[in-house]
Amino acid sequence: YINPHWRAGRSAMVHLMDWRWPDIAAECENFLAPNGFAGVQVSPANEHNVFDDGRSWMERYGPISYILTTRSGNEAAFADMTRRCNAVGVRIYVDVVFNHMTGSGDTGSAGSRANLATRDYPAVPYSAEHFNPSCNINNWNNGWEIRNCELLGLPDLNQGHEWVRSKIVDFLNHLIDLGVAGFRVDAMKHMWPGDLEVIWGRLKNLNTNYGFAPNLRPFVVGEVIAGFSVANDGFLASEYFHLGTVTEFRFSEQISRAFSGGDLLKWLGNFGEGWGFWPSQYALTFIDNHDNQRDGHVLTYKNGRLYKMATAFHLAWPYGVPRLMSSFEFVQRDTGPPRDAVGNIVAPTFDSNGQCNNGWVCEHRWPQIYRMVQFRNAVQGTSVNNWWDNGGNQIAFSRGNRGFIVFNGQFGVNLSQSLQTGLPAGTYCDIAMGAKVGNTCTGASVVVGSNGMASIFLSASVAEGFLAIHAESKL
Ligand code: LM2
Ligand code: CA
Repeated sequence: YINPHWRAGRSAMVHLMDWRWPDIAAECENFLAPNGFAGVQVSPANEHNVFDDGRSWMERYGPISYILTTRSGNEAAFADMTRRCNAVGVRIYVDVVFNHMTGSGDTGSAGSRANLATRDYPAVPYSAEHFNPSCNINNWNNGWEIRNCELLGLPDLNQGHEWVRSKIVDFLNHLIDLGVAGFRVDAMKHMWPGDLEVIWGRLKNLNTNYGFAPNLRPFVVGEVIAGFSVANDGFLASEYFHLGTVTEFRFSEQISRAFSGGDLLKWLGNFGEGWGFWPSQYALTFIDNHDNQRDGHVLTYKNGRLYKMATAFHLAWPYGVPRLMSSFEFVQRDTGPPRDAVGNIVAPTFDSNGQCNNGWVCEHRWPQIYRMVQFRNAVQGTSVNNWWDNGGNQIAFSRGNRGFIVFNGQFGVNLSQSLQTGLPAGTYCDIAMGAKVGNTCTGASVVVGSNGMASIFLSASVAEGFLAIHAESKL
């Protein structure tokens, strides 16, 4: 459950939050595959409650049934997306919500109804006997409460009940039949590992009709918010490692803190396990996700330059399975995705530079970000060498003999240094401020000598705060 089944040569996924299935299909073909992206996490695909007011993104975390009709499209559109994305080697991972059912709206995106008072969800069907007795999670250090009581007051399904298990298995197997490569499991820490083991054991192998080799198990990333203080979580994230990867929230928090000036960048030299994070193969890494980008204490698209620097480090650094966030603009926590007058989500539109311009942010289309995806692809399988720092916020390292990156996080101080790049001699295009186009660099270039050394200049005022070169950006 920890293998994302990426096509050879690819190495990063992006969460296209709340995008419609036809728009994701087009993005796979027009942008993601040509630029080397490996996969997409898509928003929940099953029927959810429809809010009367504002059409917040949150409505998709309140399930009404496992019918595949949502604000993003219906089952036919979903199937068309998985077919088209897989055809160009981009994998689809679905956000699946089965810890709970909706506790507020009673009308679903496929037209089904629920009776919240009696806990009847006839389109599954679930009724009162399928839920845990109602209780609040009062003590977040208590593993029993975390699993058996109600997250945010949402009616808590009992995954120990055979009927509930069979409905979840059918739902996930239906998605596997439709060509997904795996799942993002919502609220994983709120379900017992033993129950999930039984469910996982009944899942099919990935569908070979979509280009998967025989006998492959779905990739899993479990939403497990833990580890800030291991003793106080009431459970151990390691209880879930045999079920897939888990979200490493400390990566998100600590990388944001470092690039915001809360830590010297020189300490990043052993970022990952060296900081007490989960073993690399079980860690799903991100700068921000759709929840914590709204909480104000991690870097997001709103931070522009610092966000690009942190993302460049994320993608250059060999720890975990990387997931990029692709957002829509929001002012309030509950702001919904770009929509028309009747609440239907609208397709992204692009300006002449390929940047989204109608409320979608599309961080994954920012040149510094998608070119760093290409950097990660180019350096796959190499390790970190030639670490250099100035004792403060200027750092550099190479990835084998395939890539080299420098960060200047020292405000107001130029970086001017002769550095070992680890690369073969030649002229390389910097991909932070430009690219290699034909036989020229549209931005800066770096000349690497026969001994691997290069003189690097990164002024304090330089737009992007980093410089990166790799084997594919060589002239
Ligand atoms: C998650 N991961 O484990 C999701 O990443 C997160 O976005 C979900 O919460 C959460 N678990 C449940 O799936 C979001 C949002 C909540 C919202 C829920 C359900 O962050 O604020 O809950 O979706 O829409 C809110 C209220 C809650 C209320 C619910 C329904 O906080 O009290 O439930 O709306 O109106 C009665
Ligand atoms: Ca639960």
